[in-house]
Amino acid sequence: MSLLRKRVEELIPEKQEEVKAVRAEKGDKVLCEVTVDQAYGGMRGVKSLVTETSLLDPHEGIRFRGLSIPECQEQLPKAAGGDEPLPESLFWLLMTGEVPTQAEAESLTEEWNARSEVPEHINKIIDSFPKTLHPMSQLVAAIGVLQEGSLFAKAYADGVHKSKYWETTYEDSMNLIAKLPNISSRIYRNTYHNGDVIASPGEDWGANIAAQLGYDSHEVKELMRLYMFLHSDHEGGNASAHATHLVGSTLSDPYLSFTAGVTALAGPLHGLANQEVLRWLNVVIDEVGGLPVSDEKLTEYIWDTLNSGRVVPGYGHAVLRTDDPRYTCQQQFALKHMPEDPKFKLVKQLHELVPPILTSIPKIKSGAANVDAHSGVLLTHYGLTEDNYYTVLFATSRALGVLASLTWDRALGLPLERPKSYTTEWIKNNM
Ligand code: FCX
Repeated sequence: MSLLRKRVEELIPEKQEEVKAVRAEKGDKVLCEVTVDQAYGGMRGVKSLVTETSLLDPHEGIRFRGLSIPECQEQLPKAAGGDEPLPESLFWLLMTGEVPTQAEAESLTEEWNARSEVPEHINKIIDSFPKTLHPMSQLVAAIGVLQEGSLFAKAYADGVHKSKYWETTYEDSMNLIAKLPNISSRIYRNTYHNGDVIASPGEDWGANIAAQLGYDSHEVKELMRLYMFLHSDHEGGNASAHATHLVGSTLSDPYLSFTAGVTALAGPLHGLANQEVLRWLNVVIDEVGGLPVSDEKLTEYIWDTLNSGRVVPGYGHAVLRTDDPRYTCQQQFALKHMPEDPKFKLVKQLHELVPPILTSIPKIKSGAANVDAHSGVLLTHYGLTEDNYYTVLFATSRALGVLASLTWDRALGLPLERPKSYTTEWIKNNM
């Protein structure tokens, strides 16, 4: 049995007891009241989920199992010669709540490489997708086809006892995560490089993704490790995590549950914002006639966007009320590796100009930069300019968080999710 599975198996009875005790002691405490406005308003601020892997503070940002982004960067094992956490080490942390040793993190690298092969008939199906199909649609379809290998679906059909649901959920999650670099990079190489697919070099997960996209440099491998670490998890209420959890609560298998998360991520108010940011920057550059651009012209362009009834992509958040530390962390990477890049300078300039404009509009709760304001410019710097591919990378990373959570949902026996809804008629007559 793998090191991680053994550790998770040891932890499950302890956690089950802990949850039982918490529910016995605090089960009748009120987490929040829900107003009619919240019911119409996208449930913002409604506290009604339990997610173990991470917690988002509006001012401090995300903590993965209690560790902030800088703490993870300091404490989690890294690749030889690298400064960024291995995504493997983050996954171990998300699954167990413990910082892995170097050997434990590397055991995951080995395991994911061993599980990474995608059956040839599935590769052929992916190769048959039209190049005009959005890469996110290709990803959803590819994972949907991969579902034929679901061990959870088979075990359920064979009548497995509910206490063992977590075991095949874990195995499916590990298999899916292991195969994602092959799948995501195949979609990229098919769509933009005439199907010239690059075989996995068998390195760590982040390095494999970089290499299979076509980048061999140490710097891009580091960027990919950082990117995969940063986008992995953002507590349970965001649309991709919540969609995976919701669909998973029907006992849909991990492949199908994750496609729900991927389709949620494909919306422009969520993960697709990274594509939208790059497009927006490119339009700005075209319209103002190249870089550098004056603050006055940029301000005018921001207002034009707002006045035409569109959002400024990469800014604002449903929970965060200050700059997203995932933005800050990417900015630090840029300052280290590409301080003179003109598009990075434009991102910095926007970071000065956008927040005061957005916060001058009373209805907008936060004008701060979010994760998507930065990521595309880092990728573009190294030549990955195909912006409609960016969200596939976000989704590849998000698998780490939502599948770790799904495994724990099953281990803790969380039930079918089914909130109550009302009609406007009911509210008018009864409130
Ligand atoms: N530009 C223009 N208007 C904005 C805005 C922005 N960046 N951010 C919020 N608003 C508007 C909303 O559209 C809403 O308008 P409405 O009442 O007319 O519908 C109003 O301000 C109130 O929204 P608010 O409560 O502040 O924010 P929400 O929780 O409703 O929305 C998102 C949060 C992220 C959806 C919103 O800030 C937005 O659309 N941002 C731009 C898109 C983006 O960057 N998304 C990525 C977010 C995240 F990082 C991720 O999931 O990847």
